[in-house]
Amino acid sequence: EDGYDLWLRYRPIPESEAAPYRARIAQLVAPATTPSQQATRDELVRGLGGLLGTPPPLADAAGVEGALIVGTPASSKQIARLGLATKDLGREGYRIRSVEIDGRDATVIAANTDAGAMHGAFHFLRLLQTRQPMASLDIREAPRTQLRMLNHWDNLTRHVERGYAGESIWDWHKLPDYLSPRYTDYARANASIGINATVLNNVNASAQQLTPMYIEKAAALANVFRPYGIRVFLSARFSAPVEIGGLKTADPLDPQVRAWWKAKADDIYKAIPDFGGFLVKANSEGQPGPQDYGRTHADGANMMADAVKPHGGIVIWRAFVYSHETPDDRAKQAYNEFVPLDGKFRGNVMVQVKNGAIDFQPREPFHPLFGAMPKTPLMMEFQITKEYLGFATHLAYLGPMFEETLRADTYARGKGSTVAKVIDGELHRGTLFKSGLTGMAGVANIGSDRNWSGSHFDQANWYVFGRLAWNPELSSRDIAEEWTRMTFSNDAAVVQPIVAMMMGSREAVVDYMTPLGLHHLMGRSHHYGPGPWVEGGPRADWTSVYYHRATKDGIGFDRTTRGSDAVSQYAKPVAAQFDDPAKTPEEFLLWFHHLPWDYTTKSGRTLWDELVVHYSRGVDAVADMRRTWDGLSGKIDPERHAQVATFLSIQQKEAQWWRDASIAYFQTFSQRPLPEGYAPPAHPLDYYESLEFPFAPGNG
Ligand code: BDP
Repeated sequence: EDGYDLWLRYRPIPESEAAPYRARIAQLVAPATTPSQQATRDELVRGLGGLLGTPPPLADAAGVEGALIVGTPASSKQIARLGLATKDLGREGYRIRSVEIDGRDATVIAANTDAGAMHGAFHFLRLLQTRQPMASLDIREAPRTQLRMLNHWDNLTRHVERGYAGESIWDWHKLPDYLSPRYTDYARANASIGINATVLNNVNASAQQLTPMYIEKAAALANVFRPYGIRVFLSARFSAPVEIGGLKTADPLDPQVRAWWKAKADDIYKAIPDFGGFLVKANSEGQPGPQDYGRTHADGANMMADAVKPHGGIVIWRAFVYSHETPDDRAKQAYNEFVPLDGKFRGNVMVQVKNGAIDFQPREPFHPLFGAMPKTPLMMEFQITKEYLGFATHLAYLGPMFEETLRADTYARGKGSTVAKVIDGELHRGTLFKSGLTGMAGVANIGSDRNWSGSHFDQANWYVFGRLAWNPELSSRDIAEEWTRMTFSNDAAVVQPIVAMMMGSREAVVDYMTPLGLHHLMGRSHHYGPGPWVEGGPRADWTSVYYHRATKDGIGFDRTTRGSDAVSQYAKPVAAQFDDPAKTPEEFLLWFHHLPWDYTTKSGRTLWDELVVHYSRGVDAVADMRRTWDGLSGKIDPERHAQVATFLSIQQKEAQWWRDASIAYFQTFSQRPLPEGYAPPAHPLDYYESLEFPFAPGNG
């Protein structure tokens, strides 16, 4: 096994457990009059065939004991008669139910649309894959967000920015003629977890993507994805009218520019009738944008929104911005720029906000924009690829990280105003925020590697993203278990240790990289390995010293009312908590506070000692993961077991490197000994500082 099959392996259910499933799936009724229905039927045949040994016989209508019927009231009279496809299931929901038809037991997967039926079919297969009972099913599911989207940071050169899984899966050179089977498998995998949208290209976009040649290539991909209910979006470069349109300006208020985008949208919709719209990174990290012409983000977004509006398209405008001048505190910038624009965006604009205010760190407090723009649909942006969490070789299951942000309480409308409720629209539905658009985006970790994500466990991050986008209130532990059962084994002796390992893995990374609220200490620009000493260069906020502010007196970024006052961007109860070191959750301590080295932490230890303890604990946790994994040898197929084992050994080496380099560096400020029993770094500081990695992957 090389991991290509992802969580859709469909390996046979052991004979001893198969009988009840065979009895309930004695016949398959799955009409196939549309490409989407055909894809659903194919998946059921493939999946049930794999799981049960042979696929059930196909029939036009349920006629035996134990039939499985999938479809919509339009595709099946029997489903229409049962009346299960109710309005509340919406466009993508489904019902799975044990029923009686003509006095015989049957199972029905009913939906209003083909897409809903497909989601239901994948759910049904998951029940078998995870060995759930089949006898009296009554499942009702509808997605809590409308857009569940991957953002590929893929360039037309096939280089993937922050990609650690090989090249881009989009083989632009061979498109539109050659359609790799991988594109279909990509669509299957996404559909299986409810992902229904994909942005094909990098937010640092090339204008070429919008030329006729590349629109045609994108259209070919859209054709592959359509039966799976997945719509294509493109990242648009704001200056495209100048670069490929021959105009002198890209000023969003210029009539020629507006006409250019309208014509461009018309062309795209001719090729891709269900095109989703544009994702835009503007006036950030050197990207062009409306501010180049003295206009606002709203001016820019609205101009493009007007262009796609007649076709039902939307514009997703990113709030990850920073200005030319280094601000006193970069964490404050997006809020400062976007809150005044609340209510100024067109109804078909969404603002996409990263989970935290800096940049996809191993841990960040939730972004203060959540809850602060009640008139604007905010789309969550998580990073699935592990730019700041050790790339593909470090095992870090991101479920707990996503969950932590989604469950954080913004207090925007009193207690219980979680980020999840901002994202799914519940918090402001029917009041201020009118368009009803909701969504969640994840920066993809997918590439040309056989195992798709660069490592077997990184597949879990793709998986958990999709599941949480469907329902932001699911538990990351339950999802880890589901994934483990489908990906590795249903044996409790495998499931339990793997889930435990996954659940602790992200915290281990936080501990050995950036404990107690430290952040942005990775190697310059490639972000590989520790670089707490990074200083100088073009922008202060691209250095580590800007963020940790270590001196002989202490460490941490003072974002309190006495410091940069970033805390005041949060609702009052949250701000009050973060303003006081004694009330700040310790995991965010140095995010919000600059504290003396001998500050007493909750454990009773000094801050310095506590840091060392966390760094060391992180390394120990990786050693534990290795032991756990070694103990699973023989219970997991050898190819995957061996690769994970090797990656864990890399992780342990690098966790040690992180710990030692960080301690060696910070000790020059703390000037304190290590607590008793903690080993000193293996090398002097200058050794760590001298390491160079010019060709670290994913850079640029
Ligand atoms: C940062 C990445 C950079 C991205 C940027 C973004 O380092 O490569 O272009 O985010 O989100 O995390 O636009």
